[in-house]
This record gives sequence, structure tokens and C-alpha cells, in this order.
Amino acid sequence: MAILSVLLFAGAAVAHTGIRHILIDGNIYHPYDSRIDPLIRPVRRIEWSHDAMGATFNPITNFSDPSLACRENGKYPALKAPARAGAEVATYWTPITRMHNGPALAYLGRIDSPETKPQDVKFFKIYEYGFNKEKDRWANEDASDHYDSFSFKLPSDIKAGTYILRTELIAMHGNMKELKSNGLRGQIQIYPHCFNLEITGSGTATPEGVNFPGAYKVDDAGLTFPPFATYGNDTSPGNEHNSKYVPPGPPKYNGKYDAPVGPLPVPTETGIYSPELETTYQDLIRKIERPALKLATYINTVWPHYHADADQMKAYGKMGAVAGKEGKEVMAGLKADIAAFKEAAGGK
Ligand SMILES: [Cu+2]
Repeated sequence: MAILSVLLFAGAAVAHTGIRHILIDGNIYHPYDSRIDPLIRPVRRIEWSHDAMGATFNPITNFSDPSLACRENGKYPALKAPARAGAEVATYWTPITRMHNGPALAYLGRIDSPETKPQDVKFFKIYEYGFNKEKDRWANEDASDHYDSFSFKLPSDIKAGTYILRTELIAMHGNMKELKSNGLRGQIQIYPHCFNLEITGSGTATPEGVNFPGAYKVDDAGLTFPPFATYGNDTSPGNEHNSKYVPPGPPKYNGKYDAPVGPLPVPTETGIYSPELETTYQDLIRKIERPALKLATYINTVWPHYHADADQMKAYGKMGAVAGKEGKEVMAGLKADIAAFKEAAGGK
């Protein structure tokens, strides 16, 4: 399986995924986009900034890594998204590779001071989606079927205040028996993102929470589960197997999830630029994303659901490395444009 491993692990860093937009109680925000934001810093975002950078989104792969909270050396952001308790949140991701099988999750954790470390925040789960037996889809596949997005509700009964919203996709393809032969055991990929929310409402609940790292253990059934998404001619019942999956972490907070009360909030700042700058920013992102989009489209074609086309995979085994090289070339080619954008945006 060496060729397959090279495609999916060594060379396919550009097949990783990250949040591209987030809709919170009716308003759209930019995330901290590690493909471009580190190069135009300082940026004003609702997402915690971090040290990872480049044209790819690094997954966290170690369960005791402090980065599991809010990524690498995560920093308290400049902005907060106002949200009514009970409001809807939708996360929109960069192209999701369908064989990155695994769950989608969301947590909230109260943070009373910018000095508080995210590792000390107590997070409670507000959303989890593992495998849907009726749809025969993993959460990531379902997201891929819906414009690379998943959405959920904030609880309606929690106490008002500043919270970190921690959203997460977990890719478990590293647990597949077909991919374990190269010592890849346990290499699951965790993609957390942290956003600051100012939640309003008249609730009083203060749910118990867990810490990251700490909440996930290397031998958790929800993390060691081998998703059935096989390579070759295996015809065993994948749906039966996958439907036994239970996502990791504490149970979902079972408070109230009623509709929000009062008018939609109006944020003072969202991180979205003026129309002209925004067009340039999105254009840069489109160019940066092209190699990853090409690779994801390719992988999703040869490995759409459960069975990979073994011959095609072999024939294009180096595709990941090619996309990685293209990604670097694109970034080098855009250097001047990105610098000009930074200048025009005036460090916003
Ligand atoms: Cu990946």
C-alpha cells in the first residue's frame, strides 16, 4: 500500500481542510485563514490566530498536544461574534476529501478573561455527528454533499457571556486496516477551529465541561475506530460496520436548544473587507486554493464512497506531491500581490 500511503499522507498535505467562512446568528465572518492571514497580519478576526501557516491546513495528530485546544500557540482574537442563545451556526470548509471519513463536532467553553489559556477552558459539547445509517454517510461526506458545510444550534438556556466556540472535523482514514501496514496506526487528523462569541440571553445554565487536551485519549473508541472506506475489492457490509460508530468526547449537553429571542444581532466588525478589497482577498484565496481543489476533486472522483478505484489511485499516486509543489509555486507567484493587499488593507 506504499503508493496509496504516499498519496494520502506524505504528499497530500494539500488534501487537508480548514474553515473558509462561518455564519453565526445571521452574520458571515472570515476565519483566521492560515493560507493567507499570517502574510497580511495583523488581521482582525473572531477566530483565534495561531502559528501554523502556509497553503495547507495542518491537522493536530497528538492527543496530548496543547494545540488540541485552539491550535498552535492559539491567540485570543481581536473580535467577538454577537450571538443570541439558541442561534444557528454554519461552518463552511475548504474542499473536503470524502475519504477523510470521520465525525463533525462543536463545543462551547466560557472564557471570562483574555488572559485565560484555552487549555484551561471547560468545553461542553453542543453538536456531534458521526455516521448516518439512513444516508449511509459519514459526517464529512454529508458536509461534502452540502457545500462543504455543517451547521448546529447554540443552546438557548446557557448564561450570557463570552464563550469560545470550538468546531472540529476529525479524519479517521489513518485507522483503516488497509492504511495501517506502513505503521500509520493512530495517525488520525483533528481539525479544530476556535471562535470568540458574545452570547446574549436570559439563560442561567453553566454546563460542566472538559479540557483540551485531556478530553480525547489515544485509545478512545471514537478515535481508534477504523472507518469502512476500503481500497480494493472488499465487499463486507460497510454501512453495518460504520453505524456502530460513536463520536469521542463527553455526551452532548442536553439542555434546551429553543429558537433565539429578539432581533438578529448587528456586529460592529466581521473581518470582511470593503467590497473592493474583499474581491481581491477572495481572488487571492481562489488562486491559493486551486491546487488543493484540483486534488480534492481528483480524490473524490476515484474514491467517492467506500471503494477506491485501485488502478486509478496507482496511476496517479504522485498527484499529492504534484499538488503540494503547485501549491508552493502558487504562493511564490502571489508574493507581490499578497504584499500589495497587505498594504491596501492597512493591517486590517
Ligand atoms: Cu488530511
